[in-house]
Amino acid sequence: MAKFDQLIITAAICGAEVTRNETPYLPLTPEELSDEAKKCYDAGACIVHLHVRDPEGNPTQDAAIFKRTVGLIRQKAPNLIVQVSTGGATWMKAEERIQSIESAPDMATLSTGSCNFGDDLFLNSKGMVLEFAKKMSERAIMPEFECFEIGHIHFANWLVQKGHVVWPHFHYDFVMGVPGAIAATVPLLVRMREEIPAEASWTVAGIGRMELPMATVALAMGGHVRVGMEDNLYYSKGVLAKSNAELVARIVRIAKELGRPIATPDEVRDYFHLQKKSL
Ligand code: KMH
Ligand code: ZN
Repeated sequence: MAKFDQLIITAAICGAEVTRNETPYLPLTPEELSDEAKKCYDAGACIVHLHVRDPEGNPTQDAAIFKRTVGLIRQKAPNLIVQVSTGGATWMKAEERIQSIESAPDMATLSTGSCNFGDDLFLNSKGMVLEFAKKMSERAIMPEFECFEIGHIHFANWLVQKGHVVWPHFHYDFVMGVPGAIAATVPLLVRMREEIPAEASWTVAGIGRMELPMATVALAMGGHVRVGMEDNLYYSKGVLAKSNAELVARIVRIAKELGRPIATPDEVRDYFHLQKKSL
């Protein structure tokens, strides 16, 4: 297969943990989330990683809210690749978490193992992961493997080897720096990259102040990058990002300096074998 040099930028615009008390710039409603997704698309992102909130601003995996948000994103940024979270929040049960895939997304996250997550436990038992994989496969939704620990990569590889997930291409997200899970360091990133199949692609989501350093290292290593308020609220020390698009735009600038072209959603659709979907 031809080498894919272009940089894939994922914007993780809201997450489940961040609150408006921490930043007034957090998009929460379907209108705000879809406006923010469009801004990130205009800035150079080609995937939006999506969580949604209920009318009180609390995280929810409610299918209707996902459908409304995905529908608005499709109207405002029709080309943007929509990746819904099936991770939700740590306290949610499997049945609640998996509802998001009813919104006809292009992709969905598949967390491939359990770990501590701050003060909480992020539970992804073997049975849950298999069930989520089956439901995604029935709906032709491409999984993105969410790996918070190195062993999560091995379980993702096992899923592929045993045919529990079948897709022509696999994309891994190394989430690094969640308190209680793998740390965000360069040697560990290099190690994680060594564990995925040669033909697969990978992105890194560095948490907190490690977002930018890990993204910059990934750029130089030929990997891909996830940025956004789910992972990091700050543009620089003590300065809140005023929008997710600011964080995307900075990655685009650095990539250009390093000679990495930015991938378009159409290029990524070809690379990932995604069909165009509508709600
Ligand atoms: N909110 C975390 C507990 C995902 O989106 O798939 C899980 C998470 C992963 O954000
Ligand atoms: Zn997420």
